[in-house]
Amino acid sequence: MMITNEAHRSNAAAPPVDAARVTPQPTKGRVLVVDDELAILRTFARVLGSGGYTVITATDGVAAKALIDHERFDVILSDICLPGLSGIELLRAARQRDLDVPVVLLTGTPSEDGPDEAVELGALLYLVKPIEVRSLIQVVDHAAHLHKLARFRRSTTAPHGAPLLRSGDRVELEASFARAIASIRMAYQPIVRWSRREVFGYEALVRNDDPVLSSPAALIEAAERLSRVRDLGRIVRDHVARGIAAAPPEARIFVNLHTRDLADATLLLPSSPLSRHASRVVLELTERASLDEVGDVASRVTALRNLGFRIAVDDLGAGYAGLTAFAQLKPEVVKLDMSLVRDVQREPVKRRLIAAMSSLCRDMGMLVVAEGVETAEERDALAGIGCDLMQGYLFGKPEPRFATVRF
Ligand code: G
Ligand code: MN
Repeated sequence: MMITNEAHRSNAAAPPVDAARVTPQPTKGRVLVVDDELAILRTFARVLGSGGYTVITATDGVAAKALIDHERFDVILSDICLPGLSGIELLRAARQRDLDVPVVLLTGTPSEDGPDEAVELGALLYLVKPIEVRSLIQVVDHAAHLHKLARFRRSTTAPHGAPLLRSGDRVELEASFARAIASIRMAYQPIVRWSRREVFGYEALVRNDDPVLSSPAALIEAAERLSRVRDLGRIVRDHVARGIAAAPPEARIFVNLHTRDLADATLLLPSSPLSRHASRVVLELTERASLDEVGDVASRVTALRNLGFRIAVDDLGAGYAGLTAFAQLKPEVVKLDMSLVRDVQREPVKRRLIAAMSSLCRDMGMLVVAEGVETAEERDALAGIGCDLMQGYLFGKPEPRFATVRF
């Protein structure tokens, strides 16, 4: 049997099935079918219902979106050409809600770019009507199976900082990124001057609620893949600028920059929100990323200094770019990577390295911050070799507030 428009006409007198639950009993899964042709809806509902699925139907894109917003589906089948929202817009809406739900798009009028576009946007399949009954069941079985696998994979990977999505999943990644951006907030971790038992400043660290992009590294990688590094940087800087009012007045605020943020003209604008606080802001640039992709680093850094910002090299000693960043940026502050700090009291080589770097930096008028200090033994060993500024869980974890430190 073929499912065609003919069936529509013969069934035209039947009551509307918009958003109706056609098959109530427990089933193989919930399928949303969206089509403005009632007959197609009914036939799909009957075929999939007898194939073991619960079928929910909608006749236009707006009703379908309302369903997607409030309910969970195992598979979505949608016509592309719909009143209200198109099938493509519906696909986007579905991805905002659920990274994994398979969406099969159907069309009565195939276009040349249709399949490529649909799949690029994250559709599982693009089918041309009429569709064979048997292949309809096969497609939905296959989609439901893939959905289970995808959810399983996500549940096993998400808690560990999430390996990023496959490159084809651009729409999924965009949905995740949008969720992350919408939930961005900053956490502040104290940096202390140990000899005086006082807080020297706080490092602002980005946090978000998207389960896939919850780690800052995953969020930044997503921004890189989606060409949204600049947007992310601006959002973070605006958040920090708004948060600064609540910081103790003498505390410096350390803000991580992506190398590519250096190329963003708004960073250098005196009227940008963060620029107004420049005199107390230290911008951290990591050794991990190459400065080569940004032209004119020296003059940009000079412009930042003219605004009043200070510059830190982050993660020094992590084994990446060596001393290039150091030479190019002439930082006021150097942050030693926590791999150097870990167990420093037990490792004479680390102690000698840190002692040498600390005295070299002091000679050049730079401050040294040791990151990732977790134990009193590490703290005392660092203090013993002249490294007085420290940051790490021993003093405080990143928190939504500018927490005081109990010494
Ligand atoms: O690369 P950067 O130095 O910006 O990274 C700081 C990261 O290190 C933050 O995500 C922060 O949560 C984490 N961090 C801060 N202090 C400690 C610590 O004492 N131990 C460990 N393992 N991680 C820390
Ligand atoms: Mn940092």
